[in-house]
Amino acid sequence: MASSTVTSSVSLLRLSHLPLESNCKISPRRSNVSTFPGYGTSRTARRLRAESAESERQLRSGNADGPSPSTSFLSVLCPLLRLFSGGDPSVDRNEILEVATSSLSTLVRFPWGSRSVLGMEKNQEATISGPPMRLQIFEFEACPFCRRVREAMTELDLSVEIYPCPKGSARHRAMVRELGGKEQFPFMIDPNTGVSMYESGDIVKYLFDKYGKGRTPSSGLLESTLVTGWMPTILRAGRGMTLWKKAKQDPPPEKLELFSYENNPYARIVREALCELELPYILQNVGEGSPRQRLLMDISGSKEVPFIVDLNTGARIGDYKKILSYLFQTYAAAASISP
Ligand SMILES: N[C@@H](CCC(=O)N[C@@H](CS)C(=O)NCC(=O)O)C(=O)O
Repeated sequence: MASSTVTSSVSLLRLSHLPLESNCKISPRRSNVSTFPGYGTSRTARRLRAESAESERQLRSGNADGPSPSTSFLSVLCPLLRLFSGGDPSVDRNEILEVATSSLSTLVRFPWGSRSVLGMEKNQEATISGPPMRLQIFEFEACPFCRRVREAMTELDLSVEIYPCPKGSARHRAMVRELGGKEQFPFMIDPNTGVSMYESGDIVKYLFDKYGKGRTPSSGLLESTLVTGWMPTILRAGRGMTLWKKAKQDPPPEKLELFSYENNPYARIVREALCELELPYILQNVGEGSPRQRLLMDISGSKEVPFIVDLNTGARIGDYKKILSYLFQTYAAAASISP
């Protein structure tokens, strides 16, 4: 494990301030994770009070807790997947199987979530730009609806805060209930506009509308998840779906930082582990053509993802197997995976 003390890459980012305006309804519900104990930031004073018209409509119509068809699909699939995945994510894995199933998942979702559509624009100076404050996403890795939101975030080159909500979640699911009114994923909070919202399709449209500089989402990001959306969930046998019972109860003081892009097979395996350990992290999306590649190069000496920075220990690690080993050794009660 590398152990040099590092400065958060956040401080290296020069974020340009986009003009932001919100036409969304504001409701009295507080809407920022910084209001939760252990999740305070410099933004603690900001109590954003918003939610989407959609979630409000669902709450009013009494559907807040009712399962959607996809939810019931997942609840049937879930025990099956758990059976296949063998339970313990911290044990040594069959590397060939891991990489093969994650690569197949990449293939079925190609080309979505692989490149930065903004960074690829011709004649555009490659500078990191984005909203002044990071968006906050509550999701879990195996959820196909969450996946398309993460794909959109890779394409839009957004750096966001991820709050993994695996089944059995000790902390983040309660936060979603409190902030949004129901347990449904993905759930997004945009502290820049005061908007919070459920429904993956709405979130993708919102992200492109606000941060897409005139671009519109490709149909692949909005089509029914039944087409290819469930394939990674099935191929990965439910990895990134359930809280690992030995995950440490409290989050570390500083969020980990992961350089990743959605459809990278190795980064997927790391995100699954972060989810199973319910570790909140800053997701630095570095799709092909992303100006953030330069930042990654500065920090790691290479453009390769995944790369993880942990300010709590000073660790900086770039190999997915070593990252897995590090995560389970540092953030689970006992582990047996070797680097
Ligand atoms: N129509 C919603 C469907 C979201 C959905 O069904 N999400 C599932 C996870 S795949 C969920 O929240 N299940 C409840 C749970 O996991 O407790 C969307 O597109 O966002």
